[in-house]
Amino acid sequence: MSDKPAAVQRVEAAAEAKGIRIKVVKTEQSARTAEEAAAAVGAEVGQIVKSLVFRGVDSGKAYLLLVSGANRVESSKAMELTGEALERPDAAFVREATGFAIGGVAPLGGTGDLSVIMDEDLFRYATVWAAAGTPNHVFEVVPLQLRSATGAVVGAVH
Ligand code: 5CA
Repeated sequence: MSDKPAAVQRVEAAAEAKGIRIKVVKTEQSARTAEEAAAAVGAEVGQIVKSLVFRGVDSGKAYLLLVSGANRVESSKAMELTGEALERPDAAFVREATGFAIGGVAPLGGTGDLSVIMDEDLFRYATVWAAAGTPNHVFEVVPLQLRSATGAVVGAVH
C-alpha cells in the first residue's frame, strides 16, 4: 500500500498510462500557487504550470487551461482556441470536473472529460513543473511530453 494521497496516485497512474515517466515531489512548504510552487522547487514562476479550469458559456463544458505561471489568461485569446466564450467556475465545479481540489489541480489524472489547452510559452523551458493532485505535490515534465500526455491544443492564451 502506498501512503501517497489517492489524488497523487491518480496522476502517477495517468502518466504511466500515457507513456510518460514523472517523478512526483512532495514539497515541504505549500505549493498552492504558482509563486509558492516556484519557490518550493527553485524554478522560475514562468516554469510553473497553472492548471486552470474554465467553463464554456455555451456548452457548459469544462476546459483545462495549462498556463505559464508568468501569464494571465486573456479570454478573447482563449476563445480563439476553444471556439466559445469562457467563464471561471466556482470551486465546486472545479472539483466536479477534475476530482481535484483547487491548489492541487493536475494537468492529467482528472476524473472528468476535459478539453485541454496549453500555453505556448511553456515551450520556452526545457522542463516545467505542474501540480500533482495536492497543494504539496508537484512534478517536473518536458513540455512536449505534457502536451502528448494531455492531448492539449497549443496556442497563445495571453
Ligand atoms: N499548485 C499550484 C502550482 S502548480 C497550483 O495549483 N496553481 S494554480 O494556479 O493551478 O491553481 C490556483 C488557481 O486556482 C488560482 O490561480 C485561481 O485561478 C484558482 N482559484 C483559486 N480559488 C478559486 C475559487 N474559489 N474558485 C475558482 N478558482 C479558484
